Amino acid sequence: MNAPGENLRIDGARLWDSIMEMAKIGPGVAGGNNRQTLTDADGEGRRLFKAWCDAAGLETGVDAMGTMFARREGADPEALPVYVGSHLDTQPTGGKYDGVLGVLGGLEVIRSLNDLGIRTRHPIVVTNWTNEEGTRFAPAMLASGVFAGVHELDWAYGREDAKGLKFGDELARIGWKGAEEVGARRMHAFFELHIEQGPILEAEGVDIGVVTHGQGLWWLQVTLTGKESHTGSTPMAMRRNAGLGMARVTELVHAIAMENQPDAVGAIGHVDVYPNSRNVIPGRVVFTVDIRSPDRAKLDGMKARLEAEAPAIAAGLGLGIEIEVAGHFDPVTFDPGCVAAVRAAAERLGYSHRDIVSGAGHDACWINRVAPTSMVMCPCVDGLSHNEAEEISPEWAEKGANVLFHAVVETAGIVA
Ligand code: HGY
Ligand code: MN
Ligand code: MN
Repeated sequence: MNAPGENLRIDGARLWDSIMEMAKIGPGVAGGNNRQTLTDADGEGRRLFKAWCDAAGLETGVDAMGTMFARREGADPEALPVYVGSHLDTQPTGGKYDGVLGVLGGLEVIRSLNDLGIRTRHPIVVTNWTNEEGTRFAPAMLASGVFAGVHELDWAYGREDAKGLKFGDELARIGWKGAEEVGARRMHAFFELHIEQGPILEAEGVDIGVVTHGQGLWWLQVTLTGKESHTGSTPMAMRRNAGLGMARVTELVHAIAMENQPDAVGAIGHVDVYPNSRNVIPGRVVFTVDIRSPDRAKLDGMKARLEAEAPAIAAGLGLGIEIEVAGHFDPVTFDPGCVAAVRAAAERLGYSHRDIVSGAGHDACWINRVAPTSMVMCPCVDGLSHNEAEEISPEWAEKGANVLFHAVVETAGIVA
């Protein structure tokens, strides 16, 4: 494989301008973004990305999950394309860079190839995966999961948001329900550039994370059923307080994660309390437990403990309990060849780098099942993400995109 020229660099200012332009769509309330999947804002962001792809001379296809694929031809049209990309949907308190850096970093690689007049042997395809976040429609990485054969299309279409709206209906409503069969595309390789969303790279003063693994995850949706009653006149001994049950399960989740340090995490981020009235004891609480570890045995052990001990908490408070899996993927080992391409790119460019395990889930975690895959990470300020104050420096973005550029071009092969 011929390594790209030493002098190949992306245009960092153009990348940064594009990120700032995308950030204007679906603004949050504190400087970040709220561009949740399949909202009108998501539709607007897709149209902007499509316009940029058109301007770069790319042919854009859309599959039945709404995932966008913008293709730059290669010298050998029969060669499987090298895919690059991430997601444009955000959390409700999202930052400007989570996912966006990977999609627009991929577009910048193509813009730079166009500027330099470089032809690659393999075609290159920039991808915007639908619903990576899983915040409006669980689970996370839904479209890449269907693409990898983990979820059925009809099951995905039936996923409902908090208002009971269905994924398939919302996808059609915003006009991005494509005709392409999901997963029909074959990939030579897939690379994803992403912010670390954790504190390691910045704390160590390292510019590039060479992602070798991703930790696994369980999302367990728990429903506790008690009895609504008056917060003033109901004697304590007569209460069936679902809110108290949730508090104790929250403590249990934290305790289990702390007992599995240093490489386990656990929290509850989604909670629906019914009837959520100041003077009514909660009769029903629905919440999602998020537990993760890079160690599969630990991860499954944490799940087993929760499934054993949460019912005991419920029984002690006279509550009914249901536990259902709302999301799951095993720890991921990325392709050694693609990981080596990322590491060689960082070394060739003279950037500080270190191997790292991804704490967050990414579309790459599912695509790794169907194509050789790896990720490039850049630092983020204070390791903060899923917060509107998420921040990176233009230099970090540029260096990450340069590593992506070299890894992708080396894998795609330069013809002329
Ligand atoms: O949940 C995750 O790890 C990803 O940010 N969707
Ligand atoms: Mn992300
Ligand atoms: Mn995210």
